[in-house]
Amino acid sequence: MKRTLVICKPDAVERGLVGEILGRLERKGLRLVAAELRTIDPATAARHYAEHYGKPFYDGLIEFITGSPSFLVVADGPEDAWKVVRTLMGPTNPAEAPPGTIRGDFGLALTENLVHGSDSADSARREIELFFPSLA
Ligand code: 3AN
Repeated sequence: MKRTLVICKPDAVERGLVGEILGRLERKGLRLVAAELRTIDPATAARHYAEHYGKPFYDGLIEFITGSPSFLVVADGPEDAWKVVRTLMGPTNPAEAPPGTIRGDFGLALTENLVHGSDSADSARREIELFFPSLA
């Protein structure tokens, strides 16, 4: 799977970090094939985060991701492009993310961790279809 979905979440948009994040993807060598500033609707957010349904942070997560615009991107690269993006992002908890990663350089809060990237080839396929059906 050469493509992957990246979401610059509402905190990244509000803080003016979209250019910085996209710049890192581009400088790494990934190519942008689709992008849109969009407020994610609750039904789409629920499908995207279905694996977290029922967890204590689920309601807050949906409220956060649907609360203001995100910047959605499909990036194209080598086989398993999703892995390249996950490495650039750093681990889920920004407080534990190493310097040099997006979350390590710009984040502090687990709930507002700036960026989402597909976590497998299957997720990449599913998420691109969910957010950019015309590409699937
Ligand atoms: P990632 O975004 O690194 O793929 P996931 O899929 O485990 O991480 O979590 C999705 C999102 O849910 C995270 N980006 C974060 O915003 C939120 N989240 C995950 N775990 C927690 C937690 N324990 N407490 C609060 N929010 C969480």
